[in-house]
Amino acid sequence: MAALCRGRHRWKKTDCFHILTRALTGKHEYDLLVVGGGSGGLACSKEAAQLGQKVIVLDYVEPSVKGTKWGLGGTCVNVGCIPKKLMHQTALLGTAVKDAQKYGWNISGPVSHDWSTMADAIQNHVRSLNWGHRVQLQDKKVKYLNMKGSLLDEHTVKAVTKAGKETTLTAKNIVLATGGRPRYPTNIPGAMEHGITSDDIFWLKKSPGKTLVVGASYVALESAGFLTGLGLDATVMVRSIALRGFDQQMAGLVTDYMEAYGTRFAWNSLPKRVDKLSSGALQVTWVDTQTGAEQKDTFDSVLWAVGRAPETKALGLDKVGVQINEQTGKIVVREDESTSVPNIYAFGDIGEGRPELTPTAIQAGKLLARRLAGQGDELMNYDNVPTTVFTPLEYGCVGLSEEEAVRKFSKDGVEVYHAFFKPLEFTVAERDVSQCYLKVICERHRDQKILGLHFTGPNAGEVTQGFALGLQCGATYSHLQKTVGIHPTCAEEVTKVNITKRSGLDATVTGC
Ligand code: FAD
Ligand code: NA7
Repeated sequence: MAALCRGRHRWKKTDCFHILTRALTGKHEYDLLVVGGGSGGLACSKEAAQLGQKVIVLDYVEPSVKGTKWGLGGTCVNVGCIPKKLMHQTALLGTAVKDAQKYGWNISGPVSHDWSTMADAIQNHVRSLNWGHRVQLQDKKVKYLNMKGSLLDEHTVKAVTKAGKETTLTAKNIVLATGGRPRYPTNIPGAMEHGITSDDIFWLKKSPGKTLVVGASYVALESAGFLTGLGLDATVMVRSIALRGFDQQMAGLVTDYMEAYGTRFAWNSLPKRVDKLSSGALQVTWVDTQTGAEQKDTFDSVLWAVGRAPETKALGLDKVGVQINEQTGKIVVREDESTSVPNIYAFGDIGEGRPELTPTAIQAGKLLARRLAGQGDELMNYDNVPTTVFTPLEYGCVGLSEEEAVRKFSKDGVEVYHAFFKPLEFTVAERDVSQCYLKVICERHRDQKILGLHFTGPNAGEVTQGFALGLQCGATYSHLQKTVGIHPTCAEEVTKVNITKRSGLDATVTGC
């Protein structure tokens, strides 16, 4: 240990003192030290404290490239799920106002939307959540420091304040839950200088105006969807396919609906450069990957939604030998969230192969806390995790996509029940129902166990959540048939589905 203090790490004397003291006495200041106060880290630290552990959590937010900052709670609360869902809700209300007139509401004068009113309200709500998290930590006796943590050894973390003041902390176990941040493309001139990311969009004081959203995964589509819903001119630039990793038939329905809803799509397009014109507008040059032709257009904002990078670089992982996947930068974790170094655990968005979702981070964090406190041995089950894409037509799913099911069980081994249905609320409003669809993917042989369930329609998250329980319990098609629907709902259409894709029969639901 003394040799380590003299060696290549060049640790400060105080760090060495803590490490040596702990090595000699075998005592740690804390039972658990959590680096990262986001969805996972907060859940883990609160659960551990409730089980009687002495816990400390460090959370520190580096401002975005554009200088956007936020408080305690991590991505979901500040720059993810929460402001996103509220902006989606804002957009849904805009559609509802249009529907309302068909239902007899007299809405006099043109309806318009004010970005700053929405932004203020959402930002205030987020701040209230930041405060709520602080209070909860205090109530549960979790020590919280607004400091950036990095590893010194398997029991020791260096914590640094914004002003550069350093402290060394020791704990029996260290949990890393530092999440991720949006990436910028590296090879596109002007991308970083002139573009924003999801770390900024929810904190803008002024409307982003005509916006180009680059990327086609769910962050991109959701953002373009709510921007369109707010009445803005929004274009999605897609270099390959939309919603990679999701069922591709469903992805097609989502983007078809968005196109009909007013979102523009630049398919097969690769951005090349972004230039700021003297007018202040951003001129984007891109290449059509099929024809090779170069195209240009001007936008008020360019939003990069080209993926996220795990926050692992500043953690000092190499110093202590925590193994990462060199390609993704994520930490290699076992099923119990342990890393290659004893006493160091990692989960949530920085865990290799883990879903990048809040509920999985929360659940995994709680279970880890229980195991570390010696009060349980249950592992996180990452199978059949439901999720929803909050695009103008929402898409909820749980279990396997049709492609995955066919890959796993062969085309012959899979039965797909499907239906195009008509949400009752769309009828009077005369809204297009072409993309309201559901499919239930089952094993074809044996008892027709349900492998996957997919739904595009209103309230897809609410619909999918309940059926996720069924999949956890190993539901079969026969269980679904025995389930009585709630009338009149869209969810009941799932219980009524009876046309197989194999039959080739028309899957359009008729009657009520
Ligand atoms: P995070 O919540 O990211 O928390 C990590 C925290 O650690 C952050 O506060 C970070 O600043 C801090 N930190 C980083 N490094 C250090 C350090 N060295 N020291 C101290 N602190 C540090 N998921 C859903 O389930 N539903 C959704 O609808 C949804 N929508 C999303 C929309 C967007 C736009 C985005 C970007 C994500 C969305 N997600 C959604 C994903 C969800 O937000 C993440 O999966 C979740 O927040 C991950 O939790 P985490 O605990 O792993 O990390
Ligand atoms: P994802 O899911 O990693 O998707 C990134 C998207 O951006 C995807 O459509 C990519 O296309 C596209 N992409 C990546 N690089 C480029 C460049 N250089 N130019 C154009 N398009 C590009 O990222 P998200 O941010 O949407 O979501 C990440 C996670 O955050 C997600 O799992 C959620 O849980 C929360 P590709 O398909 O690779 O051709």
